[in-house]
Amino acid sequence: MSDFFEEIKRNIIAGKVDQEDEGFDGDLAGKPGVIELVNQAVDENVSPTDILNKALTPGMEEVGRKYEEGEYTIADMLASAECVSEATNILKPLLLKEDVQSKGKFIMATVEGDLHDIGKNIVSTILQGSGYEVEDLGTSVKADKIVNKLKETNANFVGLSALLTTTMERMGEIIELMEKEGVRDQATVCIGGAPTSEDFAKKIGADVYAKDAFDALGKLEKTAG
Ligand code: B12
Repeated sequence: MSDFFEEIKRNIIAGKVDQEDEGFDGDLAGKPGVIELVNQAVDENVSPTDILNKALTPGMEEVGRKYEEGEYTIADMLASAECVSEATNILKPLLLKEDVQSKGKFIMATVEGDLHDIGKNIVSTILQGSGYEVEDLGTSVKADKIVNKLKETNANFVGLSALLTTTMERMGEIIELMEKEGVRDQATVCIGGAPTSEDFAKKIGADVYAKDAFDALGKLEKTAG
């Protein structure tokens, strides 16, 4: 079973979406890519959360390291990102349980100026699978759009994602706008993304910082009661 995790991870790092795709690793030519491997793993009853945690996330982390070290370009990162998106699309229906009682409405967004959405999409899927009604506003979402959506839907939670040290500053501005518009107390604000932290959450007045989706589930559960 662990072979699946290693193989999927290797194909993500190689940016090889499917069998036809060449990817950057010659040894993988003609072999199954991420889509085939994930489907095969699912058919063999490998847990979707294990695929997320043991293959997709570590695969993307390795891609990040290669980019930092100058080995990978942005185009390479995009190829790997596409692999993870395709894999997440396959896993999504399996992570969504039916007939779960709603835990509340959750607005999710990557903040303005930031286009990173892999982590946000994973968090949205896991939250949805655990009973939250998630409305994902996408990437590079302006503060006023988030606050207007909050007013319109009476949502109970706002989830904000940022992967850049520059864009994380938008999170505090969103909270300020919520205060100005009189809706700050309506929703629990949960932030995440690699450059954010517990300290940063305190500094900007967010309610919850979570390092990943499972951390968020635990912490939100405590907030609720
Ligand atoms: C893939 C990627 C891209 C892709 C994004 C594709 C996409 N659709 O998302 C592309 C190629 C577009 C890209 C572009 C850029 N990127 Co980029 N990118 C990455 C990379 C390699 C991986 C990010 C990722 O998907 N990780 C995997 C997921 C699963 O992890 P995650 O996002 O961290 O999410 C998890 C947690 O953080 C958390 N989480 C995330 N959001 C939320 C929200 C909530 C509410 C909660 C509770 C939790 C949570 O849970 C998630 C699941 O576990 C990182 C490197 C890295 N190590 O992170 C660089 C990285 C983030 N990028 C970086 C940079 C600099 C850029 C560019 C500026 C490059 C450029 N010169 O153009 C542009 C910016 C574009 C923009 N305006 O946003 C830097 C940021 C540096 C910094 N500190 O600011 C990094 C760290 C790389 C580096 N070391 O230099 N990038």
